[in-house]
Amino acid sequence: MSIAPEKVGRDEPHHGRNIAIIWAIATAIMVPVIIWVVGPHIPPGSLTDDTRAQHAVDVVLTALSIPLLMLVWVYLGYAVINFRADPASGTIVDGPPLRSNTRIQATWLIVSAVLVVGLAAYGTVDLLTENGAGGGQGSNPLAKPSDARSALQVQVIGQQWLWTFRYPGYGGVETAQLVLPVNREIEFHVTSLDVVHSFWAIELGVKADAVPGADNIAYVKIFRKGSFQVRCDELCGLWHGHMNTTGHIVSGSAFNSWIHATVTKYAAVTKYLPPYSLTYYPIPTRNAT
Ligand SMILES: [Cu+2]
Repeated sequence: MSIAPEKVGRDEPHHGRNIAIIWAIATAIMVPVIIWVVGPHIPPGSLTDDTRAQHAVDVVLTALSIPLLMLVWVYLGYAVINFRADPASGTIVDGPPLRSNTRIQATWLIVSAVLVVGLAAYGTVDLLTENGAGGGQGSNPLAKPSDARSALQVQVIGQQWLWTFRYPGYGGVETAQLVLPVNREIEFHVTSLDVVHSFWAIELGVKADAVPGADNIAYVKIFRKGSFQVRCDELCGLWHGHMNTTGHIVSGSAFNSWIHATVTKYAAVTKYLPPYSLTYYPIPTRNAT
């Protein structure tokens, strides 16, 4: 269908109504599709409480973006089909100039304000509840999980170019293997011995900077047994790309056997380690004097 150019504009108010109707139908179809069909496949999955919370935020933000995306697509498609120059007349004529539209401007301002303020409230509530508990931002998390008192403490130590892990509840034993029990709150204490690294346990949804002199706390609870990747996510020198390992999630009893075997295996060297501490300051071996 083509419309004579001189009719486009304020003489054709039904265009706005048509666009609104098509937009409403497209949005009503696509929002449920995003939430219930696409949503379950949006990363990062449901392995831990952290990834579930991140997944929920991803679905909410994606669903909220759909009305705006539909408005752009519907308007584009509608304009391409309806607002063409009339090929019969052989000339292109502009429609009347649009100065402003108070109703559209007011609607736009109100919708934007409600979206921004609503998302700010949503994010703030998330930060102050269990979902925001200890994301690795420092030593005093804004919120703690309800079972933080019984959490298994695991210290993550970054150094060029290796991750090691100390278990303070088991004599501060240090190992290059990361083994965690399923269904138990884990309290990571992330620090570094040299430069800035970043502890990224990908499938756990945990990422915390490893900074010398800092103790960054990150909580996570894992719901299934399996394995996960650990990488350094902060360029930290020549072999940064090799600073990765695989972590293992095992049953509570398997964890107990492993940790006790590890304590026994490393007993001879554990006594030479510095005492367990939240941070470590290596002594310089030489200076510039
Ligand atoms: Cu690193």
